[in-house]
Formats: sequence, structure tokens, C-alpha cells
Amino acid sequence: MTTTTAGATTTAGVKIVALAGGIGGARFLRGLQAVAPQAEITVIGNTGDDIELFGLQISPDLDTVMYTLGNGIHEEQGWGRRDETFVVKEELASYGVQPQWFGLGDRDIATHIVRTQMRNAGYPLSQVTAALCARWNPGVNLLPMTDDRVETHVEIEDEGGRRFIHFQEWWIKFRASTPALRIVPINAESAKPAPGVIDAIKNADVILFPPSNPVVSIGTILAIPGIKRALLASQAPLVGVSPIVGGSPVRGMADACLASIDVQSSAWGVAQHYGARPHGGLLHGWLVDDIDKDCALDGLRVLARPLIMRDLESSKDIAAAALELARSLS
Ligand code: FO1
Repeated sequence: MTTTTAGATTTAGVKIVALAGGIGGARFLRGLQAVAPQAEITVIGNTGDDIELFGLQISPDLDTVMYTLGNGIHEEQGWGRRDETFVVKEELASYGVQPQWFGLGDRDIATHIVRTQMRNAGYPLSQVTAALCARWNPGVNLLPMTDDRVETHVEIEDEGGRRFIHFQEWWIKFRASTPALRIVPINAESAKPAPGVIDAIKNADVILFPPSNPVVSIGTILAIPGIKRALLASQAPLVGVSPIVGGSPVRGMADACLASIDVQSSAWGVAQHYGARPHGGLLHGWLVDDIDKDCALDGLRVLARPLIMRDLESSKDIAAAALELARSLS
């Protein structure tokens, strides 16, 4: 971070790396871009949400970041396209084709066709993502966490017995209401970081954990061998934004995920889960909502600011606070 003579802090040339999941992460990144327009932002995106449906390869979290920063997102939903239609979904339902719980939009299908065609032609997911971003111009370097297939599956037990289902089914069809006995990012242990991921971390001036789901988004990215090690080896300040405000998730169902790994659904619980850097954990700094200002963890610098992202302005304030905290640490 360089400071101009006027005392203002410019972020020209500052290299920022953010690990991001879906909706919360994407909205935070939009605020980050607005407050640090000259920064070089690399987003390492979660691909554990990926699912293959009707022969189409779908990468929900990559698409959510790409559409949100490329101004194509359905703003209220936070996922899928604005001005979307669902004619193909209705036609599939008329054929009785399952599943019918996934909101597959017609415009969105074009993205999945391009991804599926390129993957079938042998292009790695990172090159597919770059090709899709050439159209959307998200303004960040969006990298999948890995080019290898990693899918998050959830173990549940109900009248259908004890079984694993795809994360998307648990998330969308079950609304995460059935307790997750285990959440497993299948194949993560043998996946390799995608090209550019480790270098981006090594060259970062600031590393951010947006308020994404600590288990199925940030946690899945950290499960890729080499990524956590690179983060711990970096001298760059690593600042996280709490996804939990006053004991409940800002959005989504992070509390259901945290319960599955016995982590307290609180700003403190998540900070403790990530760990403070002086004690071998990841975090140098932790941004919490005012309501959680008493959150304290030895070795962790905590800053309290309003964390509810209602609109671009509030996202900008949160991103600016995260950068302010990082600056105070470097
Ligand atoms: N989330 C839902 O709650 N309902 C849906 O029908 C749905 C469809 C969908 C289609 C494409 C896409 O990229 C994302 C979609 N999501 C949907 C979000 C998706 O489940 C994300 O993985 C979660 O929001 C977690 O990030």
C-alpha cells in the first residue's frame, strides 16, 4: 500500500488476493473493486459447488463472481442471470427429467454449454474460466482453486437412510435443513492448485477472506494441498471478514455448515477456526460487526464495523475497512 503526498492511500499496483465462494464473496469483491480501482485483484474461486446436470458442467461460485463483477447477476438472488427465463427447465420438467430442484436458467445454460464444450475439448477449467471472463470482463483475475474435479458432498440421515448427496441438493432442495453429518470435498486431497494460484499468493501484498462460507467455500479452497501452506508462508497481511454477525450468518446457511464441524456459529468461533497467525493460524486481522466488537482472540487484531452488506455502498465500506485493517498490520 503506498501513501500519496495528500495522505490519501492509493492502491495503485497493490496486489490483492481473495479466496471467494458465492454470493457473499462476490458482493464483497464488488465493493473491493470500487474502493481499490487500481489494485490488481486475483480471486481464487471455490469449485467444490460444481455439479454436472443434464450433461452440463456447472461452476456456481465461479459464475456468481463472474456475473456479479461483470454486471450480469440477478441482483436480488445473488446467483444466476438478470433477465433470466426458465423455458428449458420447464421443458425438462415436462419430460419428467430429474432433478427439478436446480434453478437452471436459459441464459445461464449458454455459459454451461461453453464450459462443457471446452472441457470436453480438453481445455482445463482455468482456461475455460478465462475464456468466459473475456466476455464478462469482471475486472479481476478469476482463478479456479484447482483444475481437477472436486465436488462437495454431504452425508445426511433421514427416512431414506444414511447417505451422501451432492452439496447442491443439500443446499437447494433440503435448504441445509437436514443436519450434515459430514461435509466432504471429494478428491480435494489429490487435487493440485490451478496455474497461477500459488504465484498469486506468493506475490500478494494483501490477502483477504471475504465473508464467504468458512466450511464449503473458504474451507474447500484451503483443502487443496499447497494453498494453505502458501498462505502461511506469505508475509502479506491476511485479513478475514466474519460471515457471522451476532451469532447468525449474514446470509446463506453457514451455521448449518459450521455445526457439522463443531465450530461455534459466531464471529469468535470462525476466527478461532481459522486461527491467529502468531499461533500457527491463518489470520492476522479479523473484521467483525459492531455487535461482535468484544470478539477477542490472542494474537489477532480485531476491527469492528457494520458488516451487513445491503448495497454497493455498504460493500465498499466493508472492503475499505478490511484494507484499513490490512494496512494497520503491514
Ligand atoms: N441457489 C439456490 O438457492 N437455488 C437455486 O435454484 C440455485 C440455482 C443455481 C443455478 C446456477 C448457479 O450458478 C447457482 C445456483 N444457485 C442456486 C446458487 C448455488 O446453489 C450456490 O452454489 C450456493 O449459493 C452456494 O454458493
